[in-house]
Amino acid sequence: MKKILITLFVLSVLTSGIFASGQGDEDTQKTYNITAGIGLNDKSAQYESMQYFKELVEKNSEGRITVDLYHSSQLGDDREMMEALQRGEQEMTCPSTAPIVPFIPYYGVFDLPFLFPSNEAADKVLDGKIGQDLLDKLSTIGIKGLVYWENGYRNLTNSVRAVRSPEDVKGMKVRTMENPMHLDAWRAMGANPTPMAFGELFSAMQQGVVDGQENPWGTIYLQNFPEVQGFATDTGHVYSPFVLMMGQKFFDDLPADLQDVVMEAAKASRDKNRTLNRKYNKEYLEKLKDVMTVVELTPEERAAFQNTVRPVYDKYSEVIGQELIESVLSEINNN
Ligand code: TK8
Repeated sequence: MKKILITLFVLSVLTSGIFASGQGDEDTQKTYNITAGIGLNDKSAQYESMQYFKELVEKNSEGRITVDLYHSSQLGDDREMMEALQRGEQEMTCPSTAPIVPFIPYYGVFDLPFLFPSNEAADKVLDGKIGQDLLDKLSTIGIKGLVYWENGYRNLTNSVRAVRSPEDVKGMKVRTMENPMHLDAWRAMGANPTPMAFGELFSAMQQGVVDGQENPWGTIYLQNFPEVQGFATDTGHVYSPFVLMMGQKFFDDLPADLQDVVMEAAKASRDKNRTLNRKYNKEYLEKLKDVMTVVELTPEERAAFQNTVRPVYDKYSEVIGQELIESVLSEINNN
Protein backbone atom coordinates (compact mmCIF):
# COMPACT_ATOMS: atom_id res chain seq x y z
CA MET A 1 0.00 0.00 0.00
CA LYS A 2 2.75 2.39 1.01
CA LYS A 3 4.53 1.75 -2.34
CA ILE A 4 1.32 2.58 -4.28
CA LEU A 5 0.87 5.89 -2.40
CA ILE A 6 4.52 6.86 -3.01
CA THR A 7 4.15 5.95 -6.73
CA LEU A 8 0.93 7.99 -7.03
CA PHE A 9 2.59 10.95 -5.26
CA VAL A 10 5.64 10.84 -7.60
CA LEU A 11 3.36 10.56 -10.67
CA SER A 12 1.24 13.54 -9.49
CA VAL A 13 4.39 15.67 -9.06
CA LEU A 14 5.71 14.68 -12.51
CA THR A 15 2.42 15.26 -14.36
CA SER A 16 1.69 18.59 -12.63
CA GLY A 17 5.24 19.63 -13.55
CA ILE A 18 4.69 18.68 -17.17
CA PHE A 19 1.26 20.42 -17.31
CA ALA A 20 2.63 23.43 -15.49
CA SER A 21 5.57 23.78 -17.87
CA GLY A 22 3.21 22.88 -20.70
CA GLN A 23 0.78 25.64 -19.62
CA GLY A 24 3.65 28.13 -19.30
CA ASP A 25 4.90 27.12 -22.73
CA GLU A 26 1.36 27.30 -24.08
CA ASP A 27 0.95 30.91 -22.81
CA THR A 28 4.22 32.04 -24.31
CA GLN A 29 3.45 30.30 -27.62
CA LYS A 30 -0.21 31.41 -27.92
CA THR A 31 -0.73 34.05 -30.65
CA TYR A 32 -3.34 36.78 -30.81
CA ASN A 33 -4.75 38.55 -33.88
CA ILE A 34 -6.18 42.06 -33.75
CA THR A 35 -8.64 43.26 -36.39
CA ALA A 36 -8.58 47.09 -36.22
CA GLY A 37 -10.89 49.38 -38.18
CA ILE A 38 -11.04 53.19 -38.59
CA GLY A 39 -13.27 55.60 -40.48
CA LEU A 40 -10.70 57.82 -42.17
CA ASN A 41 -8.80 56.73 -45.28
CA ASP A 42 -5.24 55.40 -45.66
CA LYS A 43 -3.75 58.88 -46.20
CA SER A 44 -4.87 60.13 -42.77
CA ALA A 45 -2.66 60.74 -39.74
CA GLN A 46 -4.98 58.31 -37.97
CA TYR A 47 -4.12 55.46 -40.37
CA GLU A 48 -0.38 56.22 -40.25
CA SER A 49 -0.61 56.12 -36.46
CA MET A 50 -2.41 52.75 -36.61
CA GLN A 51 0.42 51.43 -38.80
CA TYR A 52 2.93 52.63 -36.19
CA PHE A 53 0.92 50.94 -33.40
CA LYS A 54 0.90 47.74 -35.49
CA GLU A 55 4.68 47.82 -36.02
CA LEU A 56 5.36 48.35 -32.29
CA VAL A 57 2.98 45.63 -31.10
CA GLU A 58 4.14 43.01 -33.64
CA LYS A 59 7.82 43.76 -32.91
CA ASN A 60 7.60 43.98 -29.12
CA SER A 61 5.38 40.88 -28.81
CA GLU A 62 7.91 39.01 -31.00
CA GLY A 63 5.08 38.13 -33.36
CA ARG A 64 2.74 36.82 -30.67
CA ILE A 65 0.32 39.62 -31.59
CA THR A 66 -0.50 40.42 -35.23
CA VAL A 67 -2.63 43.37 -36.36
CA ASP A 68 -4.81 43.59 -39.50
CA LEU A 69 -5.76 47.18 -40.37
CA TYR A 70 -8.88 48.37 -42.22
CA HIS A 71 -9.56 52.04 -43.14
CA SER A 72 -12.32 54.13 -44.83
CA SER A 73 -15.17 52.64 -42.75
CA GLN A 74 -14.60 49.22 -44.47
CA LEU A 75 -15.70 47.52 -41.21
CA GLY A 76 -18.53 50.01 -40.52
CA ASP A 77 -18.94 53.47 -38.99
CA ASP A 78 -17.73 54.55 -35.55
CA ARG A 79 -20.83 53.33 -33.70
CA GLU A 80 -21.00 50.01 -35.60
CA MET A 81 -17.31 49.28 -34.92
CA MET A 82 -17.73 50.02 -31.22
CA GLU A 83 -20.65 47.56 -31.13
CA ALA A 84 -18.46 44.98 -32.92
CA LEU A 85 -15.89 45.38 -30.13
CA GLN A 86 -18.62 44.79 -27.57
CA ARG A 87 -19.63 41.58 -29.38
CA GLY A 88 -16.04 40.38 -29.71
CA GLU A 89 -16.27 40.45 -33.55
CA GLN A 90 -13.52 43.08 -33.90
CA GLU A 91 -10.69 43.90 -31.50
CA MET A 92 -9.87 47.63 -32.03
CA THR A 93 -11.22 50.87 -33.38
CA CYS A 94 -10.62 54.62 -32.88
CA PRO A 95 -13.82 56.72 -33.02
CA SER A 96 -14.30 60.41 -32.32
CA THR A 97 -15.68 60.97 -28.80
CA ALA A 98 -18.99 62.32 -30.19
CA PRO A 99 -20.42 58.88 -31.21
CA ILE A 100 -19.49 57.56 -27.73
CA VAL A 101 -21.98 59.96 -26.09
CA PRO A 102 -25.10 57.77 -26.66
CA PHE A 103 -23.21 55.01 -24.79
CA ILE A 104 -21.64 57.23 -22.07
CA PRO A 105 -23.11 60.78 -21.84
CA TYR A 106 -20.09 62.14 -19.89
CA TYR A 107 -18.13 62.15 -23.16
CA GLY A 108 -20.37 65.02 -24.26
CA VAL A 109 -18.05 67.35 -22.35
CA PHE A 110 -15.71 67.23 -25.36
CA ASP A 111 -18.53 68.40 -27.65
CA LEU A 112 -19.00 71.67 -25.76
CA PRO A 113 -18.30 74.35 -28.35
CA PHE A 114 -15.05 76.31 -27.95
CA LEU A 115 -14.11 74.30 -24.81
CA PHE A 116 -10.35 73.88 -25.38
CA PRO A 117 -8.43 77.12 -26.11
CA SER A 118 -5.38 75.21 -27.41
CA ASN A 119 -3.97 71.76 -28.25
CA GLU A 120 -1.86 71.94 -25.08
CA ALA A 121 -4.95 72.51 -22.92
CA ALA A 122 -6.63 69.53 -24.56
CA ASP A 123 -3.58 67.29 -24.01
CA LYS A 124 -3.42 68.28 -20.35
CA VAL A 125 -7.07 67.37 -19.68
CA LEU A 126 -7.12 64.22 -21.84
CA ASP A 127 -3.86 62.78 -20.47
CA GLY A 128 -4.67 63.69 -16.87
CA LYS A 129 -7.01 62.21 -14.27
CA ILE A 130 -10.17 63.57 -15.94
CA GLY A 131 -9.35 61.90 -19.24
CA GLN A 132 -8.28 58.65 -17.59
CA ASP A 133 -11.49 58.48 -15.53
CA LEU A 134 -13.49 58.78 -18.75
CA LEU A 135 -11.41 56.06 -20.43
CA ASP A 136 -12.03 53.82 -17.41
CA LYS A 137 -15.81 54.38 -17.76
CA LEU A 138 -15.68 52.54 -21.11
CA SER A 139 -15.21 49.28 -19.20
CA THR A 140 -18.91 49.57 -18.16
CA ILE A 141 -19.81 48.92 -21.83
CA GLY A 142 -17.23 46.14 -22.46
CA ILE A 143 -14.55 48.37 -23.99
CA LYS A 144 -10.99 49.10 -22.85
CA GLY A 145 -10.11 52.74 -23.49
CA LEU A 146 -6.36 52.80 -24.17
CA VAL A 147 -5.41 56.44 -24.90
CA TYR A 148 -6.65 59.55 -26.71
CA TRP A 149 -5.49 60.39 -30.18
CA GLU A 150 -6.33 63.61 -32.01
CA ASN A 151 -8.95 64.36 -34.61
CA GLY A 152 -8.55 68.10 -34.04
CA TYR A 153 -10.35 71.42 -34.28
CA ARG A 154 -13.43 71.21 -36.47
CA ASN A 155 -14.07 73.76 -39.26
CA LEU A 156 -17.13 74.34 -41.43
CA THR A 157 -17.21 73.69 -45.19
CA ASN A 158 -20.16 74.10 -47.54
CA SER A 159 -21.18 74.26 -51.21
CA VAL A 160 -23.49 77.32 -50.95
CA ARG A 161 -21.71 80.49 -49.85
CA ALA A 162 -18.80 82.02 -47.96
CA VAL A 163 -19.72 81.94 -44.24
CA ARG A 164 -18.49 84.81 -42.05
CA SER A 165 -21.28 84.98 -39.45
CA PRO A 166 -24.00 82.73 -37.94
CA GLU A 167 -26.50 84.57 -40.20
CA ASP A 168 -24.68 83.09 -43.22
CA VAL A 169 -25.46 79.59 -41.90
CA LYS A 170 -29.27 80.11 -41.78
CA GLY A 171 -31.15 77.28 -43.50
CA MET A 172 -27.93 75.50 -44.49
CA LYS A 173 -28.19 71.66 -44.42
CA VAL A 174 -25.13 70.81 -42.28
CA ARG A 175 -24.13 67.20 -41.60
CA THR A 176 -23.13 66.59 -38.00
CA MET A 177 -21.80 63.60 -36.10
CA GLU A 178 -24.49 61.49 -34.47
CA ASN A 179 -24.72 63.43 -31.23
CA PRO A 180 -27.54 65.76 -30.00
CA MET A 181 -25.18 68.51 -28.85
CA HIS A 182 -23.78 68.99 -32.33
CA LEU A 183 -27.35 69.13 -33.72
CA ASP A 184 -28.37 71.76 -31.15
CA ALA A 185 -25.27 73.88 -31.72
CA TRP A 186 -26.01 74.17 -35.47
CA ARG A 187 -29.74 74.70 -34.83
CA ALA A 188 -28.78 77.60 -32.52
CA MET A 189 -27.03 79.14 -35.56
CA GLY A 190 -30.17 78.71 -37.66
CA ALA A 191 -28.80 75.83 -39.72
CA ASN A 192 -30.75 72.72 -40.66
CA PRO A 193 -28.46 69.96 -39.27
CA THR A 194 -28.55 66.24 -40.24
CA PRO A 195 -26.77 63.54 -38.17
CA MET A 196 -24.93 61.06 -40.42
CA ALA A 197 -22.22 58.42 -40.25
CA PHE A 198 -18.89 59.64 -41.64
CA GLY A 199 -18.79 56.92 -44.33
CA GLU A 200 -21.96 58.32 -45.97
CA LEU A 201 -20.83 61.96 -45.93
CA PHE A 202 -18.97 62.35 -49.23
CA SER A 203 -21.81 60.96 -51.38
CA ALA A 204 -24.37 63.01 -49.40
CA MET A 205 -22.44 66.20 -50.26
CA GLN A 206 -21.96 65.02 -53.86
CA GLN A 207 -25.73 64.47 -54.27
CA GLY A 208 -26.67 67.70 -52.48
CA VAL A 209 -28.39 65.82 -49.65
CA VAL A 210 -26.38 68.09 -47.36
CA ASP A 211 -24.83 71.49 -48.14
CA GLY A 212 -22.00 71.31 -45.63
CA GLN A 213 -20.10 69.51 -42.90
CA GLU A 214 -17.47 70.22 -40.28
CA ASN A 215 -14.15 68.47 -39.72
CA PRO A 216 -10.45 69.25 -39.19
CA TRP A 217 -8.42 70.56 -42.16
CA GLY A 218 -6.51 67.31 -42.65
CA THR A 219 -9.73 65.32 -43.01
CA ILE A 220 -11.25 67.93 -45.34
CA TYR A 221 -8.23 67.77 -47.66
CA LEU A 222 -7.33 64.08 -47.50
CA GLN A 223 -10.93 62.92 -47.94
CA ASN A 224 -11.18 65.08 -51.10
CA PHE A 225 -13.99 67.28 -49.79
CA PRO A 226 -12.93 70.23 -52.03
CA GLU A 227 -14.29 68.18 -54.97
CA VAL A 228 -17.80 68.80 -53.60
CA GLN A 229 -17.35 71.83 -51.32
CA GLY A 230 -16.29 75.30 -52.53
CA PHE A 231 -16.24 77.24 -49.25
CA ALA A 232 -14.57 76.79 -45.82
CA THR A 233 -14.53 78.84 -42.61
CA ASP A 234 -12.01 78.42 -39.79
CA THR A 235 -14.70 78.23 -37.09
CA GLY A 236 -12.63 75.83 -34.91
CA HIS A 237 -15.86 75.41 -32.95
CA VAL A 238 -15.08 72.01 -31.32
CA TYR A 239 -11.84 70.13 -30.53
CA SER A 240 -12.50 66.44 -31.31
CA PRO A 241 -10.41 63.76 -29.59
CA PHE A 242 -10.25 60.20 -30.93
CA VAL A 243 -10.30 57.29 -28.45
CA LEU A 244 -8.02 54.34 -29.29
CA MET A 245 -9.98 51.41 -27.87
CA MET A 246 -9.96 47.60 -27.63
CA GLY A 247 -12.57 44.99 -26.71
CA GLN A 248 -12.36 44.62 -22.92
CA LYS A 249 -12.50 40.81 -22.99
CA PHE A 250 -9.78 40.60 -25.63
CA PHE A 251 -7.53 42.85 -23.53
CA ASP A 252 -8.26 40.96 -20.30
CA ASP A 253 -7.47 37.60 -21.97
CA LEU A 254 -3.99 38.79 -22.99
CA PRO A 255 -1.15 37.65 -20.70
CA ALA A 256 0.15 40.51 -18.52
CA ASP A 257 3.32 40.96 -20.58
CA LEU A 258 1.28 41.45 -23.78
CA GLN A 259 -1.07 43.88 -22.04
CA ASP A 260 2.04 45.95 -21.25
CA VAL A 261 3.14 45.73 -24.91
CA VAL A 262 -0.28 47.03 -26.04
CA MET A 263 -0.33 49.91 -23.53
CA GLU A 264 3.23 51.01 -24.34
CA ALA A 265 2.47 50.92 -28.08
CA ALA A 266 -0.74 52.91 -27.50
CA LYS A 267 1.11 55.65 -25.61
CA ALA A 268 3.95 55.85 -28.13
CA SER A 269 1.51 56.01 -31.06
CA ARG A 270 -0.52 58.73 -29.24
CA ASP A 271 2.48 61.06 -29.17
CA LYS A 272 3.32 60.31 -32.81
CA ASN A 273 -0.33 60.78 -33.82
CA ARG A 274 -0.60 64.25 -32.26
CA THR A 275 2.63 65.44 -33.84
CA LEU A 276 1.61 64.13 -37.26
CA ASN A 277 -1.98 65.38 -37.02
CA ARG A 278 -0.93 68.92 -36.07
CA LYS A 279 1.58 68.95 -38.93
CA TYR A 280 -1.08 67.78 -41.40
CA ASN A 281 -3.77 70.21 -40.18
CA LYS A 282 -1.36 73.13 -40.64
CA GLU A 283 -0.02 71.94 -44.02
CA TYR A 284 -3.37 71.06 -45.53
CA LEU A 285 -5.02 74.37 -44.56
CA GLU A 286 -2.49 76.04 -46.87
CA LYS A 287 -3.26 73.58 -49.66
CA LEU A 288 -7.01 74.11 -49.19
CA LYS A 289 -6.55 77.85 -49.76
CA ASP A 290 -5.49 77.01 -53.33
CA VAL A 291 -8.66 75.06 -54.09
CA MET A 292 -11.39 76.56 -51.87
CA THR A 293 -12.55 79.97 -50.69
CA VAL A 294 -11.28 79.83 -47.09
CA VAL A 295 -12.74 82.47 -44.73
CA GLU A 296 -10.48 83.30 -41.78
CA LEU A 297 -12.63 84.83 -39.03
CA THR A 298 -11.60 87.92 -37.07
CA PRO A 299 -11.76 87.57 -33.24
CA GLU A 300 -15.01 89.58 -33.29
CA GLU A 301 -16.55 87.33 -35.94
CA ARG A 302 -15.54 84.20 -34.00
CA ALA A 303 -17.07 85.69 -30.85
CA ALA A 304 -20.41 85.97 -32.69
CA PHE A 305 -20.34 82.17 -33.23
CA GLN A 306 -19.33 81.59 -29.60
CA ASN A 307 -22.20 83.74 -28.28
CA THR A 308 -24.72 82.06 -30.59
CA VAL A 309 -23.91 78.52 -29.38
CA ARG A 310 -23.54 79.49 -25.71
CA PRO A 311 -27.03 78.10 -24.79
CA VAL A 312 -25.73 74.59 -25.64
CA TYR A 313 -23.56 74.70 -22.52
CA ASP A 314 -26.55 75.53 -20.33
CA LYS A 315 -28.83 72.94 -21.95
CA TYR A 316 -26.37 70.04 -21.63
CA SER A 317 -24.58 70.86 -18.39
CA GLU A 318 -27.02 68.64 -16.47
CA VAL A 319 -26.71 65.70 -18.91
CA ILE A 320 -22.91 65.86 -18.92
CA GLY A 321 -22.60 66.78 -15.23
CA GLN A 322 -21.89 70.31 -13.97
CA GLU A 323 -19.10 68.91 -11.75
CA LEU A 324 -17.28 67.38 -14.73
CA ILE A 325 -17.62 70.57 -16.78
CA GLU A 326 -16.28 72.68 -13.91
CA SER A 327 -13.35 70.32 -13.31
CA VAL A 328 -12.43 70.47 -17.01
CA LEU A 329 -12.68 74.27 -17.06
CA SER A 330 -10.58 74.63 -13.90
CA GLU A 331 -7.96 72.22 -15.31
CA ILE A 332 -7.84 74.35 -18.48
CA ASN A 333 -7.61 77.63 -16.56
CA ASN A 334 -4.82 76.28 -14.34
CA ASN A 335 -2.73 75.80 -17.48
C1 TK8 B 1 -14.00 58.99 -38.52
C2 TK8 B 1 -14.90 59.98 -37.81
C3 TK8 B 1 -14.65 61.40 -38.29
C4 TK8 B 1 -15.41 62.41 -37.46
C5 TK8 B 1 -16.72 62.63 -38.18
O1 TK8 B 1 -14.20 57.69 -38.03
O2 TK8 B 1 -17.56 61.69 -38.08
O3 TK8 B 1 -16.92 63.69 -38.80
O4 TK8 B 1 -14.70 63.66 -37.38
O5 TK8 B 1 -13.32 61.60 -38.34
O6 TK8 B 1 -14.70 59.86 -36.40
